[in-house]
Amino acid sequence: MMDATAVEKVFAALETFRIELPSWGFANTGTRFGKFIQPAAATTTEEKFSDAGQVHLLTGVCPTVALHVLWDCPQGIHSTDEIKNFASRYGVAPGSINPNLFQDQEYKYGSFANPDSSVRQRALQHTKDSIEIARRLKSRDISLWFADGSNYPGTANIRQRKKWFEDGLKHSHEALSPDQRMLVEYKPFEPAFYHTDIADWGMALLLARAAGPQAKVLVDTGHHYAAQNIEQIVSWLLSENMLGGFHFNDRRYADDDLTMGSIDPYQVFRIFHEIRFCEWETSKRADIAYMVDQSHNLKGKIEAMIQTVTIAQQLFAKAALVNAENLAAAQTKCDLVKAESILQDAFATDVRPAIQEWRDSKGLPKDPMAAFRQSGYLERISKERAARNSHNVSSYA
Ligand code: LRH
Ligand code: MN
Repeated sequence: MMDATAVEKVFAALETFRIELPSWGFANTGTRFGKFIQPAAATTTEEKFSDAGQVHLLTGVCPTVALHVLWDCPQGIHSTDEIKNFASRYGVAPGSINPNLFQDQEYKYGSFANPDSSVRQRALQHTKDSIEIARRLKSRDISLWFADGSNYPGTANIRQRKKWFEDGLKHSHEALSPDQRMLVEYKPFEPAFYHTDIADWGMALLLARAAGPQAKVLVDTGHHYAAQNIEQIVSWLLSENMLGGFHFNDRRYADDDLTMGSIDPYQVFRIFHEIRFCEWETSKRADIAYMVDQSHNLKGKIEAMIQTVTIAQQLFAKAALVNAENLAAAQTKCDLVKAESILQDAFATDVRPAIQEWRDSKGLPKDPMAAFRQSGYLERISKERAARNSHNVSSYA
């Protein structure tokens, strides 16, 4: 049973914690081996807002939905009025704006780093259009991920491509409004399998810093080699004041995009701990965008999102139970066992009853998953969307 102080710490943590959902997490996505069509899956931008709105209604902590320009803004900047209507109708605001610089045929040999200057120009223009969409939707963050890279040794001038990225990101930064940020996401491989131009945190940090003061680094938890210490990367980015946000998901092998905390919840706890320990030490709230980036091929997409949000709350609340003073003292005295057990005790604490109390105090359902299953929402949208989803192709080739 948690004592009153601990319950207060959980309540205070939940008051501040917000996490952004990805529109594409509600759509029929798959792997290169095909996709299993779900009749209830969202296809239109409106349906993605409706589903995200449902998760926010049930949890109260995901007020924004990330948009992917090519998938959610079919008319580009002319889609913004319609999107504003969806936002007010379904009670979730547009969040980070993701340009798509990997899908079009022109990007076969890259986007910002394509040897063909007209393709680089095209990629920059799409990024500027995405920044304008963000401005019109009052979205603060432009979230940039690049598939750019190569598949075979000797086929790319890596230094030259780095220069092209510096140019492209600098010109993108110039197009930002003073209140906007651009987040540079790194990824070690896939779809490129020899080199990826922005492959790790160091490359993303150097490019973001060179671009300008409103550029930060985005950490997608799935974009690391298995043995990498992600919370150390997070600590360095915090120390450099270059941590802009996260794409949370989980994985056993590579960029598996599985449900957050489903494989290694202690990993996420260690990340949240480093952030809160830094906030305690600096008595300054870190300006971080917590976001989800997952694709659910087998689980029900809305249920997987509710699982994600509730596990995120649990792990964030557990990290809030770490007594930073005692930990700092144990670290200084090199009392290894004491220091480690302070984290393990917090992680082992069952915070679910306190979280249910907090939800109750907010007029939110104590158990969002049960509330969702009793809501009839899934049955309703399955009927409405089944016909259209039945035409959805499932094969890769
Ligand atoms: C790339 C990535 C990126 C998104 C995409 C959907 O792997 O993590 O953040 O644009 O997934
Ligand atoms: Mn991502």
